[in-house]
Amino acid sequence: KQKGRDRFNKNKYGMFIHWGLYSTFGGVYKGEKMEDGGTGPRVAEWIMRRKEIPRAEYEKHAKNFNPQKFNADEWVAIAKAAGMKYIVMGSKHHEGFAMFDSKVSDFNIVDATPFGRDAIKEMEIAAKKAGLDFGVYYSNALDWRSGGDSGLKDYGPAPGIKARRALFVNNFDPSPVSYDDYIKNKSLPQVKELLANYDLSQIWFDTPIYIPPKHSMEFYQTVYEANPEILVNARIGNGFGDIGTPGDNVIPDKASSNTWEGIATTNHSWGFKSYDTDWKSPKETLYWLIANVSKGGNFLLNVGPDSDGVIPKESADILKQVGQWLTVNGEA
Ligand code: FUL
Repeated sequence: KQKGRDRFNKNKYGMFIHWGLYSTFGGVYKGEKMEDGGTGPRVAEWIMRRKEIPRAEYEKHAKNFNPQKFNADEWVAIAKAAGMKYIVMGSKHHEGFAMFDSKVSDFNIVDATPFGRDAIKEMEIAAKKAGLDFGVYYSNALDWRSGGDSGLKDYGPAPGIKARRALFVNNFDPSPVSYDDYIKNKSLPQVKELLANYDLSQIWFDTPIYIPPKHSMEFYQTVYEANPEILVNARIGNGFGDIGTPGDNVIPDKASSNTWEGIATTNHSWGFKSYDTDWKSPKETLYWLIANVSKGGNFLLNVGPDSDGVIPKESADILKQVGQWLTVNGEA
């Protein structure tokens, strides 16, 4: 993996993109904000879990997803102007909705929306054209739509043990499949589709709540066999993975020569949250970048485009100002 690692380490600064069916909600369900109640995290891409939206109800929102303003070249231009060297874009989040043309599940952007375009393909092409590396985020372990209860019953804590993490899985309207079936029939096959149909530098797996070692191992092996230079992050679970993650919005105390990547949001949410305008200033953003990179890591900074396909202007402007600083200081 030396080539892949060298490339990753040289890239240093990347754009994380959280964009999915959840973006159509903007953090509001039936007039209620994330903070107005529910269980689980308050970040906007968690709306299905937090408001316990049944699967049949959630899927209706695919009909509202028609991001006519989406233009892959424009997003890539923002990343370039920001001084970023790679992009990691969400291809399926915990909601189970694929942002690419998937034959494995028709709950995807091409088959289930009026939009009908493969956003991952368009971004892959645009990134390549601009000389940026392109990778995808894929929630392999958690899937609220087709992942049963994401392993709670089969691999979760013994009965009677309090499981805080049950708040992370779909235990309100789980699909009637076992976790093993989900891995075998959706999660692994979709990862294989991504590997076969897109030229990827990295796969960003998430969130290894109950995934057992045998499945983490299967994912690792699948990626390795397709192309050993594709790096995977540690959230593949159970100690596998090439890239460490200090945690969401965490800067580690100490420098490390391991391969790792700090991740942070531009406001307080990964997915688009219509009412969160508390953006990190350019100075603050620069601090995060320098703090991570000076400690030997990469920095992957998130943007949350809205359901029209627009990266909020405020965050784009801030990113560009940081990019200007990098150019003036000879770092871009
Ligand atoms: C977390 C996820 O649960 C969040 O929604 C987000 O994707 C973040 C980067 O990783 O674990």
